[in-house]
Amino acid sequence: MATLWHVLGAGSLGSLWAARLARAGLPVRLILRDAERLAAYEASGGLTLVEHGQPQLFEVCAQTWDADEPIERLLVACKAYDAESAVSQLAPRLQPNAELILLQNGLGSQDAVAAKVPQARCIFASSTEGAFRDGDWRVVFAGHGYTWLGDASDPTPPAWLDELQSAGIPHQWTPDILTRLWRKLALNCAINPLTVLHDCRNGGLQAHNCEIAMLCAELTDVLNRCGQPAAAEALHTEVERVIHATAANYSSMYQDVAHNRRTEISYLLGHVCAVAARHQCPTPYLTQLQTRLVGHLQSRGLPTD
Ligand code: NAD
Ligand code: KPL
Repeated sequence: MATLWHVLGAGSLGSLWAARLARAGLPVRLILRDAERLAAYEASGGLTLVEHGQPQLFEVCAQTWDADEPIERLLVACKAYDAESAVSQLAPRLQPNAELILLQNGLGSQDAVAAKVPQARCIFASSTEGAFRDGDWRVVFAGHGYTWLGDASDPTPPAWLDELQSAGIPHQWTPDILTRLWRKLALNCAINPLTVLHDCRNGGLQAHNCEIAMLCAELTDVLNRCGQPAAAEALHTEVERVIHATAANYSSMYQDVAHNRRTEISYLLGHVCAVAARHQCPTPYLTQLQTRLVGHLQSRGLPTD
């Protein structure tokens, strides 16, 4: 029998993955927070995926964290700040050969999760796909992209990559997943906080070239100092390219703040500042950016971690 895909978190990305896996006929179980959420989900009849404006319902089975079904393969699709505690709750259900796929943006949460479940293989992911919820148990597939997957401690690809293929989930296995995650983290640090502080779309940062240049110089130093030279290569040029290519978009952090949602700041700018301090790499501009962002979040009554 095919291995079950347990999907932790029925948010945007979790629902997008669960719906596509289910559409391919693969066995999927959603793991929801509690009995109340489970009852609400069951009353709704399933997950709805909206693609090209067309909604399609998938009757994916769901359960709570304390179900007794063993877990061999777990897609962790919650926010970075929830990942460690959510996986700890599930640890007793993990089989000795369990594999976890960690979809969290930024860095820091992956190592925290891996430390909680040393018996499991943790595969890190970095995704450029885009999805958002336009209602409970409904997800809109907003941006086609790619998911890179890798395991920094073991280059052997997992056997289930062909299941992603059959589910139409564009992906690539890479031994350089840390380079990918660091590169995306650096892009997010150069772009996202400034869009919040200047209250603008990504393209609005074209009027703030000096700030971007100073941030990129410091980010390049940190990446080189912490052993990620490939992620540092031509960073400024890449940041300018992304700002231009996504000029009409609001960054993910901008959208979180605009919707009064907690941000993943600790796993983005916070992580970079912490690593820089550990390597005694001076980052006055990044540190000042962090202070300004924390002040802004505080003024809106949002968590600063
Ligand atoms: P989301 O907030 O839409 O979904 C997270 C879900 O996890 C929520 O439904 C939440 O209730 C659930 N959850 C949290 N703790 C749980 C627990 N203990 N048990 C069960 N469920 C729990 O978040 P998202 O947008 O899907 O993002 C997930 C991660 O993927 C983030 O790190 C994000 O930065 C990254 N990401 C998202 C996108 C996107 O387009 N949405 C794209 C790339 C990367
Ligand atoms: O990934 C992004 C985000 O908004 O989180 C981009 C578009 C790269 C901006 O940092």
